[in-house]
Amino acid sequence: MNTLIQKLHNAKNSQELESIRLEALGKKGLITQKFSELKALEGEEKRQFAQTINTLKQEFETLHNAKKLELQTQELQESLKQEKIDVSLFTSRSHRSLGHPISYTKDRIIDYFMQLGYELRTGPLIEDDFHNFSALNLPEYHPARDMQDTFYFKDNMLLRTHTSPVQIRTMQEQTPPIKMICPGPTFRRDYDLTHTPMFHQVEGLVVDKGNQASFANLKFTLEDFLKYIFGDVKVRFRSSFFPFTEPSAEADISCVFCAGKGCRVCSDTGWLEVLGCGVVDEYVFEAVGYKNVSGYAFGMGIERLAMLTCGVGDLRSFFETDLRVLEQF
Ligand code: 2NM
Repeated sequence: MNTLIQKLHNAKNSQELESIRLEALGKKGLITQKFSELKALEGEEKRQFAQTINTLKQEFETLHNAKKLELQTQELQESLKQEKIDVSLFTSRSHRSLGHPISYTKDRIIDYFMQLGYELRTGPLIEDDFHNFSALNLPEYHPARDMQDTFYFKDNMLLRTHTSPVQIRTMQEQTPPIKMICPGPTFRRDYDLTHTPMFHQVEGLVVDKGNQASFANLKFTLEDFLKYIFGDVKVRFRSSFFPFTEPSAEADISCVFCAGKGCRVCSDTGWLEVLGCGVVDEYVFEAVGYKNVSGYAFGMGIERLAMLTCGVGDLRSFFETDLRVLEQF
């Protein structure tokens, strides 16, 4: 019996403990056997012996239960330690990235303008002639409307060639002041090293009553925006032409690859063209029924900005869904 008690004390796990319990109280266990010896005894002797083994049994059980609780607690702690999940651990390195460069760049652009209080608007990809062309001062025989440049469906429906129709729709729905940006896919029949049939634009529009919205506001905003996107670059505005703005301009930044010294990317000019902008033409306001307002607008290609900020040389690598390429960002 003393060896059993000793064994109980030394038990290292629940399994060992259970086999000790069977050694004592199982069918052929030590204590069980003592109970069967009772049959051979009688009277006072029987009574005393019964009392002795009952005490023994109780003593064993008390000790056993205490040991059982101790071992179970210990084993629970052990398994909790081993099965612990550290939710702050990083996932495997090969699946970490900033996301697709197009969505990353788009989100950066959106972040900037939303902080300035611009409203985010989206619209249909399949547009009608009015919203995509006529309202933007691109009349019936304008070359941009050519079948060679635009994807047409029947009934003069088409895949939008820019995001400007979203701005036309917003002006039709709201009254000034308006401050909005519209990111999204656009479509043109073009496919070569620098063009894909689907690409992404972000356009912005500010409209205010009277002559509040000026070219000076536009210039300041875009200069600050370009420094936010590209860091420490020089910005210049060149006079340009768009049917929907007058005056119009294009903004260049000093080349991010050669710091303006001249290289292959900037064709030795030291400058990179990054966006178009201008003061919204009165014709556009007429088309949406606005009177006595002023406004400015701008537009940029997300792919182009992404290529310049992420150092991507070939536009097509954006659309090949090759994880080896995407994992590099
Ligand atoms: C550009 C450049 C200049 C533009 C104008 C308008 C609207 F609808 F207000 F007339 N939306 N977007 C605009 C102006 C777009 O992209 C290069």
